[in-house]
Amino acid sequence: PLDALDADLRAEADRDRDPAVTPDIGIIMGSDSDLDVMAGSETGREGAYDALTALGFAEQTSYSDPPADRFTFETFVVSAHRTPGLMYTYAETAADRGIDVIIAGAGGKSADLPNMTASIAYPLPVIGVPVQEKSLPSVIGMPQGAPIVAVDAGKSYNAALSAVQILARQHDGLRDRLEALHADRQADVARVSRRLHE
Ligand code: RP5
Repeated sequence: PLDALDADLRAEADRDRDPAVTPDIGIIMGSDSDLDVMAGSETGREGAYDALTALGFAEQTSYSDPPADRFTFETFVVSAHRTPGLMYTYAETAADRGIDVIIAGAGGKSADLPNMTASIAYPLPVIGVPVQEKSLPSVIGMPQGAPIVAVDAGKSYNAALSAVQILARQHDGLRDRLEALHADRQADVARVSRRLHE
């Protein structure tokens, strides 16, 4: 199955699909144990999926049968240690598959995936999410000339907002959605303050 996945990614990179039907954001993580932090969970933690859903993105699980929504994201579990070849292929093919930004999370044990992906996918921007606090220095600790952007530990929600901010430079509609979401957050703060002063 690993070879088949690898071949699918390479074949997809060789196709010339309309950017409107390819995923815009790629979310990858080192293990499915990272999914709660990366996606968000039913226990109330907000993650990247929550931000992307609030901004009107749909999850794309097939290249040949994409959702009707204009903006989409894909999710892969790719391990720098267990599947280094797949990590390489994912990062190397991402731009040709239509991905504009990668969000990469890792860190329960070792946090090489965001950094390695950033080096291989360069100049595609990679936003690193340290899944645990202890992984933060590793994720941001890149050498001169090998950039990565990173958010605080566990803040995949912010990683998704940053990814959409990058996309919004080319798509005015996304700027409007970001502004509307921000207005909602401001209204929440105002509501809390008002409650405290009633
Ligand atoms: C990291 O170590 C992964 O990103 C994940 O956080 C952890 C491995 O988790 P298990 O799959 O061993 O639970 O590389």
